[in-house]
Amino acid sequence: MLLIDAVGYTYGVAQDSETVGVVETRLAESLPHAGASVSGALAHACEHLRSLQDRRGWWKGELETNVTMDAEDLLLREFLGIRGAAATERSAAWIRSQQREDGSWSNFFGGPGDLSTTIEAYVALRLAGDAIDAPHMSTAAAFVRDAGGIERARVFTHIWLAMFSAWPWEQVPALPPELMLAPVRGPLSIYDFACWARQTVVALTIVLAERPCGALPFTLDELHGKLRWRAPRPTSALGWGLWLAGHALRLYERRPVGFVRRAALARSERWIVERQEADGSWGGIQPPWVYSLIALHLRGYALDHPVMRAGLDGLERFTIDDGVRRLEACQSPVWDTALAIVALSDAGVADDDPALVAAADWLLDEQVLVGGDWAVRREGLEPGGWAFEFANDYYPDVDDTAEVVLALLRVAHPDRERMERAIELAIQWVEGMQDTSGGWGAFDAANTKRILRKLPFCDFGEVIDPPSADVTAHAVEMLATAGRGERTSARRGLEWLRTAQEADGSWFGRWGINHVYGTGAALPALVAAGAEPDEPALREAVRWLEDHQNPDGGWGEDARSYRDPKWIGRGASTASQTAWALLALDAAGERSLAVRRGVRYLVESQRDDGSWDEPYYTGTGFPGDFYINYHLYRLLFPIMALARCAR
Ligand code: R04
Repeated sequence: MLLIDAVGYTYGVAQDSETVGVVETRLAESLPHAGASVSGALAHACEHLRSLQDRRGWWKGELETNVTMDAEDLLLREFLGIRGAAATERSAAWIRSQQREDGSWSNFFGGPGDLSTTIEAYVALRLAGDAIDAPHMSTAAAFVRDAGGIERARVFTHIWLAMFSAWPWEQVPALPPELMLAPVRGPLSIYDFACWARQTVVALTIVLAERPCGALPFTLDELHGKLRWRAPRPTSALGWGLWLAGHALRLYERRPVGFVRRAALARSERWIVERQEADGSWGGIQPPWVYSLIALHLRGYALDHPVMRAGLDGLERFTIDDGVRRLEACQSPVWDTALAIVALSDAGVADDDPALVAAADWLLDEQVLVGGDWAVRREGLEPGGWAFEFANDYYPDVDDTAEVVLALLRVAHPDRERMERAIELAIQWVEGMQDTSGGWGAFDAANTKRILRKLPFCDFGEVIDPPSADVTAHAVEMLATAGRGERTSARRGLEWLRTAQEADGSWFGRWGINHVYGTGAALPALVAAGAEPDEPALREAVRWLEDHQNPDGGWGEDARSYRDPKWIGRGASTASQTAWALLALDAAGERSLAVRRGVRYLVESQRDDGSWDEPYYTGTGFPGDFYINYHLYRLLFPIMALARCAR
């Protein structure tokens, strides 16, 4: 059965054995020298990857998300009074170029239109001067009205509109700054939020308390739906409890206790200023960055205050401007560099190759040797992790740390002692960050209060950081590869991972789409930690992968799989997801027809420049809400997969 998706891409959905057989025969006939073509493809891909290395040692691919980044950038500049005409026009050009046929904007390539994203894009284009009756604007407005209008948008969109008096502050869920005064070990503290949500929440408590009321040079009457806004209705006893608490907060909001409020706002302000990174960012990610700038400005920080200036200057370095102007929601140099080392090393590049040594050098300088928010739940643990980006030192994560260690273990660095010290510190940090359950979250330990997901304020994105299969797999693989596979931490991690296997044999993918990513992380980890390829858990995973191979030999999984189970394991083939499946099959010792067909898919779909096309997003920011197209994934993972499968 074939489906045509929203953008007209055709791909196999059901695995009809007859179709697979026919396609297989045709491909076999068309490929005379599979062995030679694999090594050629690999060499070509490696050459391309080498050409992308920065002379300072690192790799960094573009990190593509969605147009809320660009729309909010224009709104931020409008709010601060610094929106320039030229930049506005280049951002608007990018936003217009991303509009779908039906007038909407989506959050990922090929995905459905998203109401909140479309509202934000529309308002940004109005700011850029696009006429209300221009065809692309009237179809956008019609999409918004049909989807329920501004009334149904997410809380963040309501906040942006409220800042410009285009939405009533009374209809934004309460988030009192007094939360800042709650004890770290009490029932609810800011440290119960995942770090990305925590930084966003602290900044927004100031914004919600100050209730700025800017103005837009137009109304948004054309974006209202038929039904009035209503606070979300509780659906459980717990929900009713929160609903009541919310109403109590709302009453309090009308007459907050003056000195308490002032103390809370002052503490939020200090907390934010203390967490600005060396590059001017907050956490290296757009939402807390932008909201922190707004919050501090509301607290009286002028645009030429050093904190504000560093923050605004830093945003420029997250802006790509090659005619159209677009923002990166964050940047991935540490992650990309670690994966590039592993990929080139898999492909047979020598461990003392100058490219690998330069990359290792750069990584060693990036190790985070200062404390961060993670230390709140792990007092006494020495620092030693790596963060995702150039400069988000207060938020190192287990995923990057594990991958960097796996990379460093591949490199013969002249300063062996420094290398060993760095790895030892990193291992201790990772072990210290293990959850009591045996798994690992990404940025924090013990960040599992699921009740936070039920807060009316939290209607977008993940707000906690519990252990996930992919991060746990990377930690286990790293410990085992570093010779610590017999330690309790690794054994307990392995047990956690086994328990996390789904009934269908796959693993859920928290930071990559989706079960193909989770399974692609889990199998190499299990095998590294001593699991036997023929044990039932691995056989079930292999069968799941084989059952979800597309007729073209590749694998693909759509982002919609997070909300709609019928998409699990299904979607147009992509290079990175095909590679993840192959990495899993290779780890399980497979040399089956499925593997050969997967390899052939990669070889045949390679571009002339040695890389692959990958319009589809395969990275996950938040399951269900926020996705990432990591532009180097299409190259890094196929190199690993081709190299390992060709062995
Ligand atoms: C693939 C590696 C996963 N590993 C490191 C994670 C790095 C990226 O983490 C994040 C990226 C994000 N972007 N945007 C947000 C975000 C959060 C991350 C974001 C934050 C708050 C809101 C909306 C978006 F943790 Br509100 C690009 C674990």
